Amino acid sequence: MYGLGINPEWISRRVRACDYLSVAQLFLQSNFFLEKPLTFDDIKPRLLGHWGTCHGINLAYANLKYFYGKDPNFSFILGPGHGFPALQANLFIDGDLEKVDTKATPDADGIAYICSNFSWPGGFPSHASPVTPGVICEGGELGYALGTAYGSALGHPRKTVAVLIGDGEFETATALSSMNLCKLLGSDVNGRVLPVLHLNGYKISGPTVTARKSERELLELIRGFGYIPLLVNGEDTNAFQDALDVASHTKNPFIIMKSEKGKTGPTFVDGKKVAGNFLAHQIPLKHAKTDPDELHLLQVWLEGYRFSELFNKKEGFTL
Ligand SMILES: Cc1ncc(C[n+]2csc(CCOP(=O)(O)OP(=O)(O)O)c2C)c(N)n1
Repeated sequence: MYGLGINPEWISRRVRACDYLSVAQLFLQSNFFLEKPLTFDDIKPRLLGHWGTCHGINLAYANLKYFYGKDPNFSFILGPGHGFPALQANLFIDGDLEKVDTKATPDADGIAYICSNFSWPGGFPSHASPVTPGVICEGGELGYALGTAYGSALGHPRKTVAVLIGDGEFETATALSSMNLCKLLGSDVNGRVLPVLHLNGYKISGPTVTARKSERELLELIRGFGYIPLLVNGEDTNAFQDALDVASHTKNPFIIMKSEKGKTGPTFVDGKKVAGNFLAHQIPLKHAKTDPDELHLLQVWLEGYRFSELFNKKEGFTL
């Protein structure tokens, strides 16, 4: 049933590794393996990128990869391209980035390379862009992911196209009108689209309307467009894999993946709630380069992933 035929523990280890690499790309210019306590010199001078959506992207990516394995007819479209540290972490671990950038080897040198060059002049951009393997639309304007997924499935009957849509993106006119496409493309000459709504509750500076609906209201909305909603807690690997299984033989499935915004990151900073709040959206520890308390929180945050259990310099990734 599952593409790679390996233990689900692989999913949580992979998510931990990708979460670590996401945070490291956002903050670190040196000391990438925490071989000594972090100092201000290890922190980039300008912190620019988005953390809040990364853990959810890593959950969705790992679960889809586990289920679909190397199925050549499967493809993935990412709505929240601002969560680029997460996308890049996944492409890096799988060796996909190395195929277009020979310095991005999935080893210690490659980790140093992607982290120090993330969101850096002349290096990697802060958002997914056409220099990223597999990315053809730069995005930036939210709303087009679902419509792009239908376009990608058009005329390709064997294809399955999964698409991650933020709950903020789901408020846009474009995303909501694209919901109607299941009525126009649901025939044997076209492939299947698997929308995955990332219900993390917040957008840039406030809560999302989608997440403020009652569960019943949201499920009815999805059903009203003609889909079968499948609600899962993103942290529950078995439930997620079961939902993917059901989705694979259901007409017009629609997964709703609940995952707290900024989960696995700092919960409170300077007395303010960050994880599970809009304050997780971009850089949660803005003053990590100058404030000893924030630097300490970053050290604790990174240590929490126990990256040395997932990677070592001799063997590389041991997922
Ligand atoms: C059409 C459009 N409006 C506003 C923005 C600015 N913007 C960038 S990220 C973001 C929040 C996105 O929220 P969501 O889709 O829920 O993603 P996540 O919470 O997972 O980051 C917004 C409003 C945009 N990129 N495009």
